[in-house]
Amino acid sequence: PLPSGRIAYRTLGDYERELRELAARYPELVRLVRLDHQTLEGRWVYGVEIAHGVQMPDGRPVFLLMGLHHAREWPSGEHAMEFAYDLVRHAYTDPRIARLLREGRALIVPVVNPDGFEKSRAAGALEWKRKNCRQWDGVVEHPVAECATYADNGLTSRGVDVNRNYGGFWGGRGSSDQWWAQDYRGQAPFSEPETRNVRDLVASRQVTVLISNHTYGNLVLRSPGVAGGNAPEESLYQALGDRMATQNGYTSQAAYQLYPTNGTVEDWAYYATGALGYTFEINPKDFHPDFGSAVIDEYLGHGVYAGKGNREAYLVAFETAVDPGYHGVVTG
Ligand code: 0X9
Ligand code: ZN
Repeated sequence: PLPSGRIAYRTLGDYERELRELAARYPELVRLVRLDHQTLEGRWVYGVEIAHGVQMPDGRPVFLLMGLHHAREWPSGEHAMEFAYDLVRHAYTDPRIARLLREGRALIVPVVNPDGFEKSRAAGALEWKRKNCRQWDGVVEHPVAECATYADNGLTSRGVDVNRNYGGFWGGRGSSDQWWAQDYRGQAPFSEPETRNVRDLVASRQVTVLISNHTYGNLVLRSPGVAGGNAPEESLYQALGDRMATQNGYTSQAAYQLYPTNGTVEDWAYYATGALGYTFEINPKDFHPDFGSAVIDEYLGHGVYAGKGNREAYLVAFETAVDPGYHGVVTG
């Protein structure tokens, strides 16, 4: 079973309640974090910080795990949330996890785009919504209330793609300047509360490794998002991607090999802060298939990866976040 015991996709209410409960129940270990900027519909975005002595002010290195930049990609939030339960459950009993929580901190933000997720999770007309609730139509900004009814698919899709709005190489080939496009980048870098939230959270901590969960494709993606002369020189970046892929069975590659992108969280993180940023694409072929395969099997590992899965990939990421040399990679 999963660390939480869940057998069905969470709602937005489930996420918020569980984050609060974890923090209330384990104050030595879990701190509720409210990000700085309210969404367009007026929601706060929440996460948890997990560490031994979590309330202590210090500069321990941080592993940041995020889900649900894209509304319809439900497993992406589930895997982040399950990792939070996993860390809490084993914080005192598993020496590997106990050490990580002494030497570093985990920051987990399962729902980066709550406005969009809430629409998709209702599984009605907006089930396949991807973007946020920005109601710009190229001429005027409509009332945000229209987000609940205005379709976000096809050629009249309002909203900004939260994973094209970061400042890293924002603009140009790899995103759209058309308001209706699925990869619409918004009117300026960090124009959206969702990306400002992540930017300011990272600026407030010592984030060394981050993973942004998506669906789908069974991929571990790293910068750069466009082909060219800006490929990272540092071998640790590729080595950690490859090492995580040996745990979850995904394919490790540079993001541009999928298709060109810019303004993604990993491009911003890597080039602006130096943090090793990755996109995980969970599940072989669906945005949110039946819970069993995409969440239970892929989190815990299955088939020849039984006992591995994203659980083990995240632990390897956390170990590298705490100590870049932990897995013996020689850089340079
Ligand atoms: O397009 C995206 O934002 C991600 N794929 S998804 O199908 N979940 O929308 C991929 C982003 C990967 N990052 C780069 N290609 N840089
Ligand atoms: Zn996505």
